Amino acid sequence: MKLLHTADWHIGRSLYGMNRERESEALLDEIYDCARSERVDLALVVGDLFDSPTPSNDSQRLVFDFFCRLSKNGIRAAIVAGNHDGQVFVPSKNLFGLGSVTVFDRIRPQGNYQFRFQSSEGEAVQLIALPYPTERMVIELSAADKDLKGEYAERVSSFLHYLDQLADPEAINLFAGHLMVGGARLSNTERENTTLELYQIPPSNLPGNTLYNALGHVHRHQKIVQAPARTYYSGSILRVDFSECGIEKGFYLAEINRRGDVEARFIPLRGAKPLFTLDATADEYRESLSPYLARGGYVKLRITTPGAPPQLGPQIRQEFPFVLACEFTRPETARRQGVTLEELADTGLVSVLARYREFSPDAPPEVLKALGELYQEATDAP
Ligand SMILES: [Mn+2]
Repeated sequence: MKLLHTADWHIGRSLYGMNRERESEALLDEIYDCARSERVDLALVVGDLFDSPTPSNDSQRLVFDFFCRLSKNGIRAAIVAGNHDGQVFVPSKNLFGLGSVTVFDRIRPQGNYQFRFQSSEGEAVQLIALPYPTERMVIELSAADKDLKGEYAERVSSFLHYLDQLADPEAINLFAGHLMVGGARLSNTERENTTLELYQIPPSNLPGNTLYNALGHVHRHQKIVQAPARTYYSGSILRVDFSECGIEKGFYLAEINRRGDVEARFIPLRGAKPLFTLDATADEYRESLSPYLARGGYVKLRITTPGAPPQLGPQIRQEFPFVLACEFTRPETARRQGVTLEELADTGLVSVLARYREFSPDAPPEVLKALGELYQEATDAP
């Protein structure tokens, strides 16, 4: 069978006020084209399709049109709700079902977490899906199921174990979950309170009776190696923020057979706008920006200047509309920010304290004492 695995579309997200719907539309077109030309058996979207639980009409149109096009072409799809989606798919679930789209909108006691179908090759396939388990839903679930005990991660792990038992030995079993898995490398654009250690599910607790675990939530695409079955985060489809400069965006295309062979390929999205963070001075920002005129991306400009003229930011942004943000730093601050821990370690405690006093002349003695202790702890100095 052929599986297309994507997640974290975040439709409706803007970047420094820049609306990214046109970019998103181009990305969904690329995904749709691939689903059609590769004749996939299932297009799986593992959560955070929308950025907001109350998406705009334009955002809804983009997402709903995508699934309409798949349905019209007889391409099967499944949606698993993420933490950003909130309850947005609860009312539309039955409507989606009129097409060829199965929605897993939320977890609930006695909920349905399975979807079975036959691939074009005639293989039996079963998808087991876990929408983002919010703390409130997990408590609700625990009230109905006495086996779910302990902290959040333990309860979700027990539930994952239950889901793994639903695997059908006669079928190709797939798992899809919107989850924070421990050890995954973040891109720092995930909602912070959902990536805390408290919410991290140990990768070894993911389903193991499956052949492919499709994850959503973490925005950096990656393979989770410590999991008991082949496991991937497909990552977000666009670069959500400048912290994702240089991270490749795309989705996975996997071929899976009954013998257990899994061949997964990462397909880069050409329409994902590149993001750049550039350093320049107030006099030569034009020279710094001109090579980026034709690159079709967005730029955050960091300008080092002793005093920023109040109009400089708006002026640059008007001249170069692809510059979304200008940050101004004084040369002294730029130098100060440039100090690394290794450099500090070489300078010795006395000069570290001197530098700190220069930065904060009125520092009380307790702060200096604490800084000294911290320095010793960090550098192992005697
Ligand atoms: Mn998420």
